[in-house]
Amino acid sequence: MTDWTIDRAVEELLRRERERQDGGRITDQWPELDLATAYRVQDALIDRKRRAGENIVGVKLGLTSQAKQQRMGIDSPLTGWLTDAMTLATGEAVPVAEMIHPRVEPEIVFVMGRRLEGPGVTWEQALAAVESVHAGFEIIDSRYRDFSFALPDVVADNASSSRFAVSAEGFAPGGLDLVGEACTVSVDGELIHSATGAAVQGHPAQALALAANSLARRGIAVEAGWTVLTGGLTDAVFVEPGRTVAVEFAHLGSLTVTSGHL
Ligand code: 0L1
Ligand code: MG
Repeated sequence: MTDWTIDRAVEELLRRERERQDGGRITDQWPELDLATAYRVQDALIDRKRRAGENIVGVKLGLTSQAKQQRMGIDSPLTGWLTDAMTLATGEAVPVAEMIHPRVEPEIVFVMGRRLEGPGVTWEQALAAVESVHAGFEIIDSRYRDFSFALPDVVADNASSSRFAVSAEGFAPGGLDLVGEACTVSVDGELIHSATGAAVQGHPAQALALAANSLARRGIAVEAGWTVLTGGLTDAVFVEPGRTVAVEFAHLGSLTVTSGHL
């Protein structure tokens, strides 16, 4: 019989974030933590942040690329929440002093023009609800030691969310080849990763449809005006003081990631 509860898991994850201290997998001590309960932890954690003044501004997909799934040893995508406190202005340094072990990954970002409600949403319906497409990056920061977790652990931890940035310029989805959109990640000018939009569930709009259909199981829709991070195209790279990461898309634009002081 475990003495873990949803509230205790929320407290533990918020404490780790606040104190910048990673820790072991919750599932090591609470093996019965299943996916549905893990999403209840995630929702309760975001409720705590909302009561502290944060507002939901969108949703993120995680583990939508094979590169990430293979590294994490997890073969299923997941969703998490984005709040206004997670936004970084373009050019703003990543506040690494507030984080545990931040990593950055490139993202194709959608801003929703219309509400999208599952179940049964297709990628075509998903894309038709998108107002604009942007270049972006996400800073992930797991509250687990060495980013080591099982799927319920990382779901409870709001999909390792920390910060995100979105380019100011957006493009209408109609004129874009999102499957072929190429992206590179370089550190101090050295190419580290490259991929195309196909890495994101075959098509970033498939990821959006997946989010809408998955959220529908909890009675939630993707709302007009929300920002959607469709999932890292490549594996993530560590954000380190003194180093500059460039995220460059062929047509969507480029973003630079710099780090604040430790
Ligand atoms: O956005 C992401 O792909 C992160 C999902 C969680 C897995 C990780 O921490 O890399
Ligand atoms: Mg991501």
